[in-house]
Amino acid sequence: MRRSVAVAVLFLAVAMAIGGSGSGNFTASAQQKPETVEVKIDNFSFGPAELTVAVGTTVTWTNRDDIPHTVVSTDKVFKSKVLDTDEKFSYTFTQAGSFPYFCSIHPKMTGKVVVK
Ligand SMILES: [Cu+2]
Repeated sequence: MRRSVAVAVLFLAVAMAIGGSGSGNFTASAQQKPETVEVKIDNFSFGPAELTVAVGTTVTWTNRDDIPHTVVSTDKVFKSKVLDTDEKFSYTFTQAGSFPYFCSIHPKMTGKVVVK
């Protein structure tokens, strides 16, 4: 009796594990392209430095550095305030094009978002 309960519990656990990972994979593959893309600012660089996204995508920059940075579009399309550690800036790209940007505090820090 004890043994059959243990077997039943084990079976249930295995079924849940398989079901859980299976549905996770299904959700991931069934999803549309993400509408939000993250760029991390760390160690004086944007990562990824160059990014290609679809029109309508929101890009969120997060400052993971322990130094303040900004995200400023070279063509003045968008401009963040000074981002302290763990602060974020988001911009939604509604037009196709190439959008280079830089950090106004450290102009050697550059990145680009290509919108298609
Ligand atoms: Cu900077």
